[in-house]
Amino acid sequence: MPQKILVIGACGQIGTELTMKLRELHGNDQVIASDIREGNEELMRSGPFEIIDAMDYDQIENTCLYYEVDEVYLMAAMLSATGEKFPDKAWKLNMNSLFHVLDLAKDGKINKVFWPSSIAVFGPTTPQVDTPQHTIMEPTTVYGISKQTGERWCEYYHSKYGVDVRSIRYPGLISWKTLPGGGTTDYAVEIFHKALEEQSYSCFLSEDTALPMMYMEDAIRATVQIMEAPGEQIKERSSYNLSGMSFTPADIASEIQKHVPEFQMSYAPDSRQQIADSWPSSIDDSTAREDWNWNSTYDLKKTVVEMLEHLR
Ligand code: AKB
Repeated sequence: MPQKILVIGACGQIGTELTMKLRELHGNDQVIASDIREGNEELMRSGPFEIIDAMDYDQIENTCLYYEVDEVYLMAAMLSATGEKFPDKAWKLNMNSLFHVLDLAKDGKINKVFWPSSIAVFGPTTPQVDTPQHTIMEPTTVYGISKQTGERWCEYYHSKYGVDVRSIRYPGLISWKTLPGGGTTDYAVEIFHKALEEQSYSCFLSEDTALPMMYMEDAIRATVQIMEAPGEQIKERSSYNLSGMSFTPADIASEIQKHVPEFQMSYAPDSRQQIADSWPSSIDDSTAREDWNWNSTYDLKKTVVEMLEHLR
């Protein structure tokens, strides 16, 4: 029997491309997209779609039972910058949704869970360069605290109840199909739209703020790869460090200027600067490379070429 997959938060930045990739791999009818509101037309048209509030256990359970779902990808979350504006809501959304899905797996109603973590689990006391898999984690944002707590619960549900949950600490993700929303790394997507539409961009981070980033194609490949890997290869049941590239706003601006020479960058750091300053500048992902053969393929140069090509 081919497996049935439910993606919660399918209309978001990762969810849109992940759902389309899963439909390509498993068949359109096998992958149920869901979100709190409708999204991308291609996504809505190409297979089943359900309105689901990720905080509503009954809605998730009913959908899983109705479609006989095997795997759930829980992509709904409130990100770092918005989370600081609505700490209460961020905590509730990010934690309740995770418990709903982990409990469904614990009760044998689904077999496998993917849950995204983030570089936001790290904080100012974490070694900033080549941050190791296991290190000090003292996050200072609500989003980061929810992701770190979520990681502990994933490991707990795996060791106590045998739940097959798998997770990646995504860096900032760069994509052209769907815009990110409410994150600290969002500038690295906005910059392309502004460069092409207005030939200028005022960046909300300072020019020398290096952050770990990844092109969406690599992120989707990693997600599919970790979910397809044999269970015994997944030794980290909290979450895996994942690295693509690291750059500063000045680095990406000068790479874009090679293709859009009239592009002007200026800097007006806001409250997101403090969040960025608390995060690593680069990540050591050797554990993911060793355990399930992860390898990134996009550097900054290649990412800029692809982004401009698709958005032009
Ligand atoms: C954010 O900036 O909040 C996210 C993330 C790094 O998890 N993109």
